[in-house]
Amino acid sequence: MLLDLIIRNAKVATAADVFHADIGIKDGLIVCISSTIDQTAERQIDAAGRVVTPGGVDAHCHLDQPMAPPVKMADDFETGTRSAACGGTTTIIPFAAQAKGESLQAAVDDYHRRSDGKAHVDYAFHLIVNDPSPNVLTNELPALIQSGYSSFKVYMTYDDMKLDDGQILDVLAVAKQHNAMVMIHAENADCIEWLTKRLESASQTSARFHTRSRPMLVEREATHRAISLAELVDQPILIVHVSGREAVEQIRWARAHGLKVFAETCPQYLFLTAEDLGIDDSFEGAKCICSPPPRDASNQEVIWNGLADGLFTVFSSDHAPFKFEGPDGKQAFGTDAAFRHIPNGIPGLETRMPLLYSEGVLKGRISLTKFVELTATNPAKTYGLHPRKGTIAPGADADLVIWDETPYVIRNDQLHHAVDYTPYEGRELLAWPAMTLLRGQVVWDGKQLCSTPGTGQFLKCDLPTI
Ligand code: DUC
Ligand code: ZN
Ligand code: ZN
Repeated sequence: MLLDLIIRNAKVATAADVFHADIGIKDGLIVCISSTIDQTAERQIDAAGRVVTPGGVDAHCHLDQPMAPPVKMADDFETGTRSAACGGTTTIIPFAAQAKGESLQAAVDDYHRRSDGKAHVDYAFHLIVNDPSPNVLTNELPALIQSGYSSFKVYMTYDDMKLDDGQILDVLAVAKQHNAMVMIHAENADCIEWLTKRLESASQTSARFHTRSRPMLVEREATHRAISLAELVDQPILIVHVSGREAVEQIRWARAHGLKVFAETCPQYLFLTAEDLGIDDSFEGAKCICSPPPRDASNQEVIWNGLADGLFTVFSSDHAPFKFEGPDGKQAFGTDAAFRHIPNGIPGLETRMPLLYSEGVLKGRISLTKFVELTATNPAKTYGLHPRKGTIAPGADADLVIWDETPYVIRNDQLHHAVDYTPYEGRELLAWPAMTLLRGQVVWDGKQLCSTPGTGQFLKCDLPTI
């Protein structure tokens, strides 16, 4: 058999081990892995001296999600996925968000329209259940789970999205019946509203006060409540974007009690602190407004420890792209807008993998196998895409990253999203992808994007296998 491509002399890293091998690729799939492949191929790439990991699976990002006007997300499926490819991510799982009163199927149809023919990397959808009506619970969710949408997110905060405890129990019960995965945004909405009003009445409304409206206590309480609701139904959950010690303690407690509680964290909780939202009343801090907010250096350590010791299941970007300048982003309500009106979210699709590889693996905080587990294998297992995605094995899609371990400085003008800033501007890294391959095709060659819109395909998710 004439192979399409052989990657020679790679230092191959999976979630299980690290070994030297050649990787043979045919028709977009890995067909053989061997210390030496005695075959020829149409093309060969010499990866001598380089680590090769599975392409990243970013299981939490928001692209082209409809927002209340005038706010608009900066990235659509074209710009968001091209930035993913250039940062080593080959599969993304953004959200198809149901609006209140809308059917879930309508939300899914809408997202297919938004993504069709645009993506540079493969993609699946989580569902955001904002309106668990009897029809959604009885008919739509079960049907969608069967047809490839096996995970859904529910919110405990945000006025237009939050569900009450009874509604969350209803969603968990449907998930249990059909073996789906439920992701929970755990922050106590009433506490946030009460604190926000108090801050507003004291005229403490600049960007930095966002962190004071969402202290760790509100995340801790909601995390514990989410765990309790899941225990009541006996249904696994995944707590998304865990920011620090207090939520981590609740998840450790749940695990110690034998509960299947998975957890996700994101780069902003390792590399940003509350100070990045400002130490004075400048609007600049709006760039780093996200929820839950970044904490402090000691909490960053807690997150690093949780990544190293298995507390965290997945490492995602929570890419939620809003421009800093202009009428539809962070400044949509002016540069003196109160923090409650500033869109929540930061960009991170492109920088997620390099940040963790450089600061985690190359600085000795996590092993290479743990990096692969967190960024590719576990997200693929959690959301029913494994073993097609998230691993380097015969039969898997040939989604690969070849790493260049030379210094790299993050500059927004070198990134490929449509956002006009990165919170990591000027940060010095020790590595960046030298090459990203999607199903055997080079989509990033270390200098430029090599794919076209539509290269990425929609993926149906099976049930979780974690
Ligand atoms: N928080 C979310 O829950 N979603 C998007 C962005 C953010 O900051
Ligand atoms: Zn969230
Ligand atoms: Zn999110």
